[in-house]
Amino acid sequence: MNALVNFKPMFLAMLQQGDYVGFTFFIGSMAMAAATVFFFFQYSKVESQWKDSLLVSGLITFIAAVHYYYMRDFWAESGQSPTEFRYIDWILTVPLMCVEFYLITKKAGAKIGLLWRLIIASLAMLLFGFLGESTGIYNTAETATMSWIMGLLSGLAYFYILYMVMFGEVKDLAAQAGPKVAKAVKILAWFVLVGWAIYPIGYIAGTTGGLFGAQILNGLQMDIIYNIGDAVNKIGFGLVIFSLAVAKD
Ligand SMILES: *C/C=C(C)/C=C/C=C(C)/C=C/C1=C(C)CCCC1(C)C
Repeated sequence: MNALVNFKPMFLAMLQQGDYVGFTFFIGSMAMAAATVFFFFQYSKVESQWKDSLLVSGLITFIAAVHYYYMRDFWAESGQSPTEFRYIDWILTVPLMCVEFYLITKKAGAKIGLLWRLIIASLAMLLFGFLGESTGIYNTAETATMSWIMGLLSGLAYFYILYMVMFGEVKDLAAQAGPKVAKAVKILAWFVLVGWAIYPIGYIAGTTGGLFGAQILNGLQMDIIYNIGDAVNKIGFGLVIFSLAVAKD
């Protein structure tokens, strides 16, 4: 009897009561999985010109769902921030978001070179961010300078992507592709401006001396922000693509 009471299901991470960070990991993993099912099911229903875009939307949430599944367990078992898992997820999903910009503007003449520039910028952004976060995560005054330099380099790559989608080539191509695509790219550019901004803000707030000399967020609060942000950014991004695919001319 006692054995039954103490039974801990194998392969099942235990969420402790009142663990709000844990809640967001569990919700995140479920939301990403549900969104994946949705995008894949819609695939057969949209016109062929949007199929690749919808497939990529589903791949983004699928990759995130798998990572969230791991991160959820990692968190529940260790109570630690799964920073490495996050960056592994981002290094796959963020370039795929750049692929989305290319796919929906391809008809208007987007070149493969544009795709590569966006992908390289996104990889640089994440690589510098990872270097900064892995040196700054056990925050001390000494590592803070390194965090700042890496954060700055990462930020430059971020601004390049933002510039391209909001004012640059991607925006121009979208305008040529017609009002539907122009509208979608405009919304997606706002995702990059506002939705993506939470990551550098979290990074700054988590660095010693970050915001006005104070480290105002700890790792746990950053996890909550990232978990909510990821859901909005990945599922929301996919839904914009989905709306574009089903929009009437
Ligand atoms: C689904 C995941 C997404 C959309 C992740 C996006 C991540 C970023 C835009 C991260 C940006 C960063 C900076 C601009 C500077 C500081 C370091 C990072 C990596 C947090």
